[in-house]
Amino acid sequence: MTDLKTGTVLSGRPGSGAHRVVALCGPYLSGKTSLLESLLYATGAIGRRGSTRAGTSVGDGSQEARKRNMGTEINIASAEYLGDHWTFLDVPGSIEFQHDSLAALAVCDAAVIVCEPSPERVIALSPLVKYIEDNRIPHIFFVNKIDSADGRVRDTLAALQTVSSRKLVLRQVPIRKPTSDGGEETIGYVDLVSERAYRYKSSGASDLIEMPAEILPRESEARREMLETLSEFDDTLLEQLIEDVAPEKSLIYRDLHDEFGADQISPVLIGAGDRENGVRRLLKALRHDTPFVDETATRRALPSNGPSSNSGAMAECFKVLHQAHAGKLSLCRVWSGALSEGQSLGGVRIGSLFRPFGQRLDKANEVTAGEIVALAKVDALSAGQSIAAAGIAPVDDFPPAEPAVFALALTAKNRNDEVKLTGALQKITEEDPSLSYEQRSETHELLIKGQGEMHLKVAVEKLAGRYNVAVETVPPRVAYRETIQGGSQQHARYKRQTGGHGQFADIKVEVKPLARGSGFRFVDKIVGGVVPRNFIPAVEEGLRDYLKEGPLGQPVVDLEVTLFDGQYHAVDSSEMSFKMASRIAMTEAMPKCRPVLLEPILKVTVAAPSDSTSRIQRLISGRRGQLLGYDARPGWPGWDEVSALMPEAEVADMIVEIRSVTQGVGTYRTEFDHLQELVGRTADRIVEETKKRAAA
Ligand SMILES: Nc1nc2c(ncn2[C@@H]2O[C@H](COP(=O)(O)OP(=O)(O)OP(=O)(O)O)[C@@H](O)[C@H]2O)c(=O)[nH]1
Ligand SMILES: [Mg+2]
Repeated sequence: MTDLKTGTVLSGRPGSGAHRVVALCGPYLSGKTSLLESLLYATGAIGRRGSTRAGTSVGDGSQEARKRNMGTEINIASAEYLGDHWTFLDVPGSIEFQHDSLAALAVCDAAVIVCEPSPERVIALSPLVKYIEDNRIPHIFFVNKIDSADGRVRDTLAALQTVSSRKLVLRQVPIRKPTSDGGEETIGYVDLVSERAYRYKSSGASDLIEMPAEILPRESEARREMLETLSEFDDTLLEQLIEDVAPEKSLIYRDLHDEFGADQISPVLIGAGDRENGVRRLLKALRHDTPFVDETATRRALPSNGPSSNSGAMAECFKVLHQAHAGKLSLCRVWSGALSEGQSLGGVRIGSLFRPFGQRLDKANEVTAGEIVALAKVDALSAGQSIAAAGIAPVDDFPPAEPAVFALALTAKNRNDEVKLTGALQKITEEDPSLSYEQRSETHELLIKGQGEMHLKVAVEKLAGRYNVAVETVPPRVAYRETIQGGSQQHARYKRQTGGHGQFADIKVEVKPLARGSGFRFVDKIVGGVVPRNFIPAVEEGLRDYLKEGPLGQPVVDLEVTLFDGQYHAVDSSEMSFKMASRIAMTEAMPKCRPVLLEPILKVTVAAPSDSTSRIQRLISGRRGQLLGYDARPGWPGWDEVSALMPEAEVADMIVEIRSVTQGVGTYRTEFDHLQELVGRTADRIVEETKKRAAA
């Protein structure tokens, strides 16, 4: 196909058998997996249309997804339609499983944003739309569940335009009919380019009907808006509109194609995915307008020479799966050339090739540019890397993992499972890089960190279900510290006489508080060798040992201990006895120095849509937070960033509340700021709990 504007020759054309990839994305429960099912059914890829509700859909076949009736992982399935190959990447809508969404978007030629027909729900789309726009991914909005819409499509369109910086082009208007209960229902649509009217059927393709007279005013208004938007990017069309010449359909289709491919406009289609309404219209729009693999590779500045290239193969891994039988699977998009079983590429042997279809893996001998393939047992290849003749290398623009916003402390129910647990954690975090684990030395806990409660719950289920490691989780402990508010001098003597030669050490120390953040300082003021030089390191070691757990049960910080006097015995003194004397000195001195608990305070920045800013501020104040201010979020029109200082203990489960006041889209990031004295009932409770734990 030749681009009429630029004259460049494009690789594919509809019906040429090329492989294209479409991501189905959108907010939680907007109907993506149901739409996938209808797309597969309408194209004949499956003979029966299942449903997510009944647990019979191709997508969401994993245990974790079925159990919850929600997507928890990417679903992949392919179909053929009018001579083209399509692979659909249906991603979970929940913000907690967002990473799969970004990974799928990285490798797709176009995205279909499946959304609810409700203006109030549109804000939930804004982070996704921003990501898609920032990466210049051509995208169609599919206003789904039109069967249950009670508002007007144009209101949803207006709301969508507030989160979209691309011009939206409505391509269909609904035909509505009054219902017996006084409401209205959508019974079909008018296609604004062909100006044909269709009536939806409960299953199958819609029927062509005569244009209802009452829709004409709305139809011509919407059509004019569509043409005006298209003419903003095409002078020929603009002139025709000014001169009142009716534009040729071919010109309109060409503009739609080019302006969509150049990510200047976003078409808006309507339908009901779970009953096939509007599904064929969507397929046709995709067929005509979705860029081909080489165009996408060009957009991403990846090397590709199209499906017919003889040059080397290049594939990008966007996701890893670990399977009981197949082992490690690297899900890749082939950007150029072909891959075949047993081939060697960049010094790496490629094992079996599979085409994923829901939970099924279909063995393939060879795959070509444009396809999605699972490469078995290429252990070195992980998400965000490419494999080519030059070997395995990172892909620069692959989406990084989101920082964690929620954590749990993890222990294997069976102590013998600890090694198995680490192995399983390695695998599930490779499958989902927005999940991570860490051994936290301050609290001696194994933490699993991710994007929210549900995210971690599913991770824990995977550990048990797929790796047979049962674990227990508790909220992570806060790394409290303690310090002193006053000083004291202390004389301590350690003396033992047991049989042969004894033990003797005598020291005098002065303990005093230091400024916050100073840590521990040891000062040696011994003169005249009253404590011999070779024993002084032992004194310091004894002090440091003691400071691991002070009178309040926490590591002690921000204090200075000066050794200023002492005595020794030529035979009985030893490093050991000076260490003991240090410990005795501290045990006696510390309670006299008014110990106080220190809690970590984090600098927190919450990002959320501006209309929730005041609620975010209240939420922070209600969690012992000290507001520092708020500002517009850079690069995010309509969003604010609220910054505050907050105790770590209060931040732990804050994401749950942030999401509930922001339709799920609010996020936060933190950095350690300082340690702050904590007194009163909360402090007493913490000391009490620490003692109980130590005794247990
Ligand atoms: N009325 C109506 N309901 C729909 C339509 N499409 C999906 N649903 C319902 O919406 C719910 C969610 O459908 P899914 O297809 O699982 O949604 P999803 O977007 O894949 O959900 P996640 O992957 O969890 O984000 C189910 O109860 C569907 O039956 C539709 O066109 N009309
Ligand atoms: Mg889904």
